[in-house]
Amino acid sequence: QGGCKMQEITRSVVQGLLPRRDADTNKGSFGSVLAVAGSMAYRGAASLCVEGALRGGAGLVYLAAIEPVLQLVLTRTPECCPCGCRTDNGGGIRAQDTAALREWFADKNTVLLAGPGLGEGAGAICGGLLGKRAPWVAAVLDADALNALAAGTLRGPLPEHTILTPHPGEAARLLHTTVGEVQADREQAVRQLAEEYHCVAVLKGNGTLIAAPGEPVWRNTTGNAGLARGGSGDILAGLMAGILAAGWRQGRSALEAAMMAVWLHGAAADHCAERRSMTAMLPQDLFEDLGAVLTGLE
Ligand code: NPW
Ligand code: AMP
Ligand code: MG
Repeated sequence: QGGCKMQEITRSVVQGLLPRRDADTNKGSFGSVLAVAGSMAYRGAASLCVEGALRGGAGLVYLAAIEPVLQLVLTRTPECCPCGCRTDNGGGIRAQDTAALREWFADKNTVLLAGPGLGEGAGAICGGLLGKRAPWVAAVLDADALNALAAGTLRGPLPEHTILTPHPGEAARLLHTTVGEVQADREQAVRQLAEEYHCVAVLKGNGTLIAAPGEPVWRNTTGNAGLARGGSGDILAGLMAGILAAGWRQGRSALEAAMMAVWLHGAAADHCAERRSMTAMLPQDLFEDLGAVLTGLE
């Protein structure tokens, strides 16, 4: 497909894909997300991705994290269901706890969201949660889960329906190249990520690109430089997992969930920049604007 024109993710594409919220539904209709996120150094990332998953429409959102992270997230977001994990000596989640999580989530129709703010223990934690007979219907891997994959501390096989969401720095690590090389040919880089990792690849940045093996590349049309600040990507990862869970029973694919999340995240940022400016807008403000964007689409 080299040389094919890229397809654009537009409002009408997204409107045609959004999971319906029919009257006769309950929280079980919209699936669940297990977020594995946050560490002592990056507590806020867990909060942002959990809220993203809830606002993306998941019926239930669980968070597996160490106690100080859970405390912050529950204070901000009582809708989140905590899975308490003890810390190992390195301050990460213990291996015993990942085994218990796998067992508890068996047959629960759950999307795994792993990586935001997870820190250096990400390889061991994600390794304990993935691999053969993992219970997840799909997975969104971001941030430190991607770094672990790049470093080889997390090895495949990944779940059949996996989305990777690297920014150019993470993409360069995954492809063992430089940010300059990635940015010089973003289309080639995103295709290569999808092929090498057998996944849906989301190469973030101005004009986010999405690829899946054997599919044409999609280019996003929303978003602005107000997103260029810490926390924006943590929200995107959560939103994507939430949309994936909510649309799963309605037959939405990982590729479609990635397209919806990227467009909505950027559209919320454009709405936010109008009322707060690109300079003063914060990632957490996006949730308000996401509501405004979605009311126009539902
Ligand atoms: P530069 O600096 O431009 O040369 P890292 P991180 C590059 C958590 N967070 N275009 C950039 O290159 C995350 O979830 C927690 C080009 C730089 O080299 C992670 O767990 C927060 N280059 C952890 O922190 C808020 C780009 O990538 C490198 C680029 C570390 O994640 C912050 C930086 O990336 C954060 O989300 C672009 N568009 N974007 C919290 N409040 O809890 C990035 N680069 O080293 O992977 O670090 O992304 O900050
Ligand atoms: P992360 O680096 O993981 O926090 O992700 C940053 C998020 O903000 C991604 O969704 C990017 O696509 C988005 N973003 C960052 N910078 C820009 C930019 N200059 N224009 C549009 N979107 C951006
Ligand atoms: Mg990030």
